[in-house]
Amino acid sequence: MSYFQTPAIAYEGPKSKNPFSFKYYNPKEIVMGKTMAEQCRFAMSYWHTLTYMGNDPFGAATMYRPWDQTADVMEKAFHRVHAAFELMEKLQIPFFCFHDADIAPRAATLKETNERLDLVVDVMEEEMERTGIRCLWGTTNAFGDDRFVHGAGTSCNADVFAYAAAQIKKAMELTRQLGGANYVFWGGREGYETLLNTDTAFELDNLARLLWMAVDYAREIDFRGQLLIEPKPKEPTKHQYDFDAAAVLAFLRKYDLLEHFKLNIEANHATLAQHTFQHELNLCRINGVLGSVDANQGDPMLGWDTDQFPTNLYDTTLAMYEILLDGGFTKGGLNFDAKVRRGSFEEEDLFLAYIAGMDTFARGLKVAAALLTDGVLEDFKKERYQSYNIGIGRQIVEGRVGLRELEAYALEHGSGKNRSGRQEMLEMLLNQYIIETA
Ligand code: XUL
Ligand code: CO
Repeated sequence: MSYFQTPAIAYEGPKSKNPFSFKYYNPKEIVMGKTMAEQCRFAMSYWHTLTYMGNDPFGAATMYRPWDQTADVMEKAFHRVHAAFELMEKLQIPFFCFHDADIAPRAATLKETNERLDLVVDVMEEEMERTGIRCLWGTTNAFGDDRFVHGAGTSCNADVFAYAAAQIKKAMELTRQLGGANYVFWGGREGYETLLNTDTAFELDNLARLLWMAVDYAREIDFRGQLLIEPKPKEPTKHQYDFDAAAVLAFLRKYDLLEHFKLNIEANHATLAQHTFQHELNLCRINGVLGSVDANQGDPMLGWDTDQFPTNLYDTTLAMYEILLDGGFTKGGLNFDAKVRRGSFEEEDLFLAYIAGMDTFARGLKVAAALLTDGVLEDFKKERYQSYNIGIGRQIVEGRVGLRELEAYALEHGSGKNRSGRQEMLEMLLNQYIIETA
């Protein structure tokens, strides 16, 4: 059975006028020593692609998917698996990401829910075997159900903490069974609505306790993937503890978890925290925790998580720039945590959206590689800090002077001469590379 009329998508090059083709994503093309497919490691998000129906707070579903046309919830789950793999095959997407709740409907009890998950995961394994498509990461949804009203690991209710732990255990087992390269923790309800009723110190200690349990269990079941935390500043809670990369790093350091976790950086979460996507990736890179990426974009006019498919070349270029500077992905990848707009309700729109996202990142990769190869920004930066290679600068870096020596130096030399930061020139060069890179 086929769920999509759209045929398989191929690379046709930048001159093609066929919207159902890749203009820039040429999976076999070598960029900086690896194929584009290896550099990008694109992944489909199961939730936005298979289960999102276009509902918003003001209106009902607009997307009536062919795989949803059955009342039997398990039958629907199996249809979704087959539809997912057909879509990924046709779009040449080599990975997928999933929450437990995306793949199998919750049942009345945890036991039954877990049995349902096992049934669906078996079918996913068969499809993975058939297609060679792999799992980038799995996670649990410990935020959607009403039991998580006050949080999961940070809930004031110890029974809910236990329930969340049980969900994590199962989701880690499933991710391991599917050979997932990563396991993600996004603390959907780990935050607060008001400090009037919240013991933040206790909640954060508990969150750390839960993550330590996960580290121990990963070791116990020999899960070799990366454990990732995905920062987000707000929504659904007013304040999420994992606000941004800096907050997560501070948390990991405080609880001695730094060697066990890396970060999954999402573009729209970065901008909600008033940072650029590049800023968050940069902070991860310089701290050695750049794990994986949720590739999407927000709307600069809107203050919520719109999860749009990424089409902004500046953002994808500068994101790939940081990723390449970090040496490229090892276990991470680019997961399209993105959904089509409510008005883009036809099946074809899913294809067009993924093509747009993949092409925008492929182009960003090429431009970033050209910028790096030509040393455009790195040479400029090197030159900018060259006063630290000689004389007093060198002595500062080597730790050979203190305040007393520097005072003596300043009394004698003053503060020297500053040079322009050349921001506009660099922005112009970036434009030129985006337009001209072959
Ligand atoms: C929510 C979000 C999640 C995580 C996984 O904003 O990004 O989908 O990526 O739970
Ligand atoms: Co995400």
